[in-house]
Amino acid sequence: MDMSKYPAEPFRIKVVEVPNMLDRKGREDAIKEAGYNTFLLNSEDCYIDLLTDSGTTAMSDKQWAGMMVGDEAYGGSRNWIRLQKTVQEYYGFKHVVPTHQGRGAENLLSRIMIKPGDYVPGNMYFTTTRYHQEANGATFVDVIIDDAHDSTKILDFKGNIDIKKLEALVEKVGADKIPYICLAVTVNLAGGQPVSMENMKEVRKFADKHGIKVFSDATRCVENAYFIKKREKGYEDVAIKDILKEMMSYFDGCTMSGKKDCMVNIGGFLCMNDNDIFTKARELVVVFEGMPSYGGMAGRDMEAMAIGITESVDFNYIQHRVEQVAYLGEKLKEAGVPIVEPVGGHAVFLDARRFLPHLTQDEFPAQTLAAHLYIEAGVRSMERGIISAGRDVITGEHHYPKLETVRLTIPRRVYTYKHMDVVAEGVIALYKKRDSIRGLKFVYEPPMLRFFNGRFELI
Ligand code: PLI
Repeated sequence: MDMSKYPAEPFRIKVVEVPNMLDRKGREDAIKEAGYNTFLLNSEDCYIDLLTDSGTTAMSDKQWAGMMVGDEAYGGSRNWIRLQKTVQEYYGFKHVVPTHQGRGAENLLSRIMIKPGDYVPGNMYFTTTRYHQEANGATFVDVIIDDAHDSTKILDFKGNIDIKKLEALVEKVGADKIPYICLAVTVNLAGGQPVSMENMKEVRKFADKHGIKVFSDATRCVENAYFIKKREKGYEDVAIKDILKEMMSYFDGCTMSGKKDCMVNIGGFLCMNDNDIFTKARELVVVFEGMPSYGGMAGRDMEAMAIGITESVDFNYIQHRVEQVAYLGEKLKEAGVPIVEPVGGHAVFLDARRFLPHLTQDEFPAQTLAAHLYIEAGVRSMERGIISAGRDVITGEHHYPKLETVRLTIPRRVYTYKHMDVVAEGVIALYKKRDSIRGLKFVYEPPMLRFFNGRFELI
């Protein structure tokens, strides 16, 4: 493996957290106790925690210093003023409404924009995003390119929207039934796949033609900007900050989970240019989140986010972040482990269908694989397959997503390349004994977002 491709850590470590290392028997007991659901494990029982990159970022010394100058006033906190200005500068939108995290922004946007009977097209679903759309009476329509559902197809921009699918939807239901298009950058469940600038421009043009708005799920927008710099012609010499601003210029607004690309442990926001949508968002935010000058965040959280946004567009940071993920993917690929390709920005996704071909999708291969990886190596991962996809709200049947994956999600600035080696060794060891692995069945299935609290036992 050519290590010179992978940049060294662009930071020094000042504080460490010492994890527990349970033995195999301890891990078997822990996962059984957790109902074979990695969400329900105690963090203390996980040596390497790759459950999510959400809220798990290691903050910088400057962010921690910012935490000490929190202005915790109920109204008009100075940290809010700074955050608002920073978001306006880096994202380019006129208005910003703070929320406690991304789903708070999704709730506000869905309530404001959606009427029962509407359709919201998007480049693949995300769990909380689709939940809020459906809870407000809309039908989510997947308009991502077909190749995004194929774990083996190698494309530079596998998160792109298929404009023909948008055209077909407008033809079928009419533009007045489509309040907005939701364009996620990057696409989490497709494997962290980016969207090209060209595609964003095309979607904007299409939307303008039909009088439809476009909101971005900007959760991992900086990772997307890095892929554009690396892969899209004409952007090689453009700064990440400028790529990000150009991306956002094609949208009417965005929802943001600050817990990812804003580099903080909690927080989010909703942006828009439209004054009426802003007025409605300010009316609703006080009901669900808090005052329009904190929206569920403490003053110190907002200060840390403002600083995190400026750090997130630093080239050295984002290059190391994305390439470290690629390193893990490359190691697994070299050993023949089936993964979603190409490797995306925040995670390596194991292809559970090809990893455990002897299990049917009703035996929950990805959930099973995540549980066994924990037992094998003390590595916590996350199911992103049939359990996450949930049931159809009308028929009550499981959604059967083509992608049945286990996500090894890399927190920002937390782990080293050697940690990635340990993860790879664990996955490879498990792959060698994959034939002996049995599936799971539900013993408790929650009615909504079932992956969070569901419990299972071995078949
Ligand atoms: O977890 P929130 O509420 O701050 O954000 C929700 C959310 C919205 N969009 C996307 C693309 C996400 O990935 C997302 C949250 N993702 C989580 C928690 C994850 O583990 O991927």
